[in-house]
Amino acid sequence: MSISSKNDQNTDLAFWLKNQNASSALSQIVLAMAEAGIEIAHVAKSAALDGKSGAAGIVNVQGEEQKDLDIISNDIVLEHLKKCPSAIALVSEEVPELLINPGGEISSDDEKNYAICFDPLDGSSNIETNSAIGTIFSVLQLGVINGDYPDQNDVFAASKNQIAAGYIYYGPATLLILTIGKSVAMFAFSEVDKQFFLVQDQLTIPKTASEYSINMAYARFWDASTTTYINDCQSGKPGPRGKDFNMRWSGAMIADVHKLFVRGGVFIYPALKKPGSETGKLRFLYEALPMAMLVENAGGKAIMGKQEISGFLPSSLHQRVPVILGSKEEVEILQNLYRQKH
Ligand code: P6P
Repeated sequence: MSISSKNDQNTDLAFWLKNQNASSALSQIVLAMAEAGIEIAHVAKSAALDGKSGAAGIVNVQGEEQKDLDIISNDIVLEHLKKCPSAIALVSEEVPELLINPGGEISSDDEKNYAICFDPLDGSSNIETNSAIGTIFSVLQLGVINGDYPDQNDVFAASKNQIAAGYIYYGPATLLILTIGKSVAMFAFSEVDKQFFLVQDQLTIPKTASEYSINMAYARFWDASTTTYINDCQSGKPGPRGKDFNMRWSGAMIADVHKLFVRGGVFIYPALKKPGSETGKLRFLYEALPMAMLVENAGGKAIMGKQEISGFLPSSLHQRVPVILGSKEEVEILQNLYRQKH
């Protein structure tokens, strides 16, 4: 489904949340993430001028070189979430341990205790090339909290109760793609009004597609299913798929996933037979899980191989998992290959 040209300047994000009967606690968290995104977009636009588009000289828990903007973006998100009493536990790509939000207040109403898992700046290696970057977040319902504070096992259990997910895409336009349950909506930031307005709700991912996103440089490390699927796509019309395919790889998950909502396709980051990537590169709690909710609520499919992403129980905060998501029929072809070959 192409993006509608309809631009409803009357429906700002807060109005949309109210219309969707979102709870005040959830609305406050979504609005805080949107405000953080607006601030990060502003900082990213001036990073080159401010000399902030480079490395911070620190290696994070992922073993990746932190960029200035990674640290700045993380601080911005944490600052905005401090205003959300329902955001009790926080998991950030940039922080090794589970954070307890200083602004959090555990509620006796277990529907008001949330964990927020986020990647403050996805694709940060793209900053120095002025390419796509974004912020990804997941809202998990913690339910009843035993003891004074939730621990990481509470967050792992809550990953089966994801109630909202979204990303903010810092591109030519600053876009917010959001689901709080059933449908997926897209909002665009207005520089004039300084807020997000609804561009389209009910985003859908076409069931079939002719485009895949994968880092081809790692082909020698792929499993047999990935290799078979990509070879068949590359064989084009004369091959088993009977049609030609295109390929895009942006280096930022948000950009390659966003394309799925525009023209369909499949995003693949498989387990790789190389040290450190044996279970893939992408992290379950703040990359795979939120993107899976968005894709599935738009009619797509999201798997780790034989099994779906949603419903998987992680065992560490920064656990990496294989990610295959996008157009339902394409993902089902891959899932069948995994079921046959593994
Ligand atoms: P590679 C960005 O670092 C990221 O986590 C995702 O946003 C992106 O899809 C992937 O890694 C790119 O990984 O191995 O191609 O650099």
